[in-house]
Amino acid sequence: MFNYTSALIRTLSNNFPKSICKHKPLEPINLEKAHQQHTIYTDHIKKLITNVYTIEEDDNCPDCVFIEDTCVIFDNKAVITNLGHHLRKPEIIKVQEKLLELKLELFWMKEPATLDGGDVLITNHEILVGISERTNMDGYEFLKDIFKKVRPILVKNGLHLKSLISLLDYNTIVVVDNDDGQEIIQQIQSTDIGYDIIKVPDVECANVLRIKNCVLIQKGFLRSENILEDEICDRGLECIKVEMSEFIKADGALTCCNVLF
Ligand code: CIR
Repeated sequence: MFNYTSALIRTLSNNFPKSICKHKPLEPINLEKAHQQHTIYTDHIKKLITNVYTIEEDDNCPDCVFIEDTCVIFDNKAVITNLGHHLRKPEIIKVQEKLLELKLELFWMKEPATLDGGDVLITNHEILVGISERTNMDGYEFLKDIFKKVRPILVKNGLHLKSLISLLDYNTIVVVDNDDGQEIIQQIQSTDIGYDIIKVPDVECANVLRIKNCVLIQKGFLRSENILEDEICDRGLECIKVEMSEFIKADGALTCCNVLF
């Protein structure tokens, strides 16, 4: 399931420093540094994925680099989301143009359903959908009608489900080691699937990006890096550390700057 052949990425808006932030960062977003970090990140993606489609930025959409939220692609079907934050809704315009070109089967989510792709975790067994401040039950039902094996998970704190958890291996979920993470894991483990769980102390590191036999993790959080590095090496995978400090300031994580399929 990690052998993706294609990826969508989106270049940075010149207005990225005006992106939506849950909490105002101590230091403002540095656009130049964000460009450098994004270039390194996308270079890794380009090395790992054969077809990388780059969608041009839109300066009216400061958050457009977080393309993960605009669509969910699985099984040759693409759902174009109705993003949960009103300022982000126009981001789908250029994304849908690209998806039309790619000839995937498209589905458009409409009001009252809302959903951000950051709330969607596709595992080997099922699709978990965070019910969060951005994704509602109608958004979940919409995905369920299309993809079938879909399960809702309530996200009380945190922007998205994948702000708190991510998938490292077919059956292994990385989670932040705090009450919010614990609450999510209790819900996830309430069926007989039985995922393996890796806990990390830093919420920034709960979101890892697995592509083929590589796992990208956040650089700059030593305790979590050590835990993840050991787990990744034990599985015979390659660990790639990337610094995304400017994206963290805007509540972004590693999975959020691409869509893999
Ligand atoms: C937002 O608040 O929507 C953006 N500043 C961050 C979105 C991050 N998306 C993601 O992790 N999937």
